[in-house]
Amino acid sequence: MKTILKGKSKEVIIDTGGPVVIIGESINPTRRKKLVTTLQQNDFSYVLELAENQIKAGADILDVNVGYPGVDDIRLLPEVVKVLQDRFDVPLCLDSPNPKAIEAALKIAAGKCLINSVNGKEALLQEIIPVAEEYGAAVIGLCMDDDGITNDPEKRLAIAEKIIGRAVKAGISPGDVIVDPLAMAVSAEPQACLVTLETIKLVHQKLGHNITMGASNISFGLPDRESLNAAFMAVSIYNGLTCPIANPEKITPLVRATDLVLGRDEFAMRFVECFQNRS
Ligand code: THG
Repeated sequence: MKTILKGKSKEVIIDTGGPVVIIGESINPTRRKKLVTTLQQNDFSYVLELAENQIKAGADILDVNVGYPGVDDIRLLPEVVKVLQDRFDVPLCLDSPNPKAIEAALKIAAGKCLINSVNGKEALLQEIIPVAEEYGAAVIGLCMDDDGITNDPEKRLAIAEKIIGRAVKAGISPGDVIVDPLAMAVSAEPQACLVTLETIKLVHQKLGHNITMGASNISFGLPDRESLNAAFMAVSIYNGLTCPIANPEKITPLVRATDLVLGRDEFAMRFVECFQNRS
């Protein structure tokens, strides 16, 4: 199955057969105070710098999250989208819990965006699915619903099925629903990564959709996050993860290595190119 996103002109194809497409996570105020302070001053130089560094490091798509307490994201999200698209051609992943901010951004965005995110909650489904259909956007469906987050992979799968069913009923093509199995901190719950991996396997085998997740969520609160993220990324890709939201400045070499190991990089072209770009 394929999900096709677009920037101003550039097309990015996310294919369940690989290779992996990286969604750069760094435009996110979490632990990045400078992003908040610069945006508050209408200074877009830092957000552009974050975008450029991620694209250079291998990001194919950029996640754009400008949410922090007190922000008017209905105004700010479209503004940042415009600034980014004036400079870069990559497709964008609009990351906001506020459907109004997503819609405002879709109104001015060029190409075909990814909405991050919907989930199985009734009120949100009813609000966002028609917006996605109207603007021709793809959506990320998080495997949680009105009952919260379950640790049963079969139940997460059922939520994914429900979201896909609702989207398709509204006229969205199945390929335009990317499933997020939910990646949670393994420091807080010892089985967290295993539950996510089992959900990835089920979604990949039974639904055959593209799969994303905030892959660095798992290492919150632990030392040597890079090793932990790398281990989880490799096994997740083997089981069906196709478009992780992650930090390309840290994860791209591991992603290229995993694609090569999985027979998705003929003559190691991309792996070698990635190495040469770094040296
Ligand atoms: N699923 C979906 N979207 C998401 C998430 C998800 N969006 C937000 C988040 N989770 C993914 N994005 C981030 C962004 C930054 C970090 C983690 C996840 C992060 N920041 C470093 C830190 O906290 O220490 C900053 C430094 C660094 O670059 O390493 O880890 O789950 N659909």
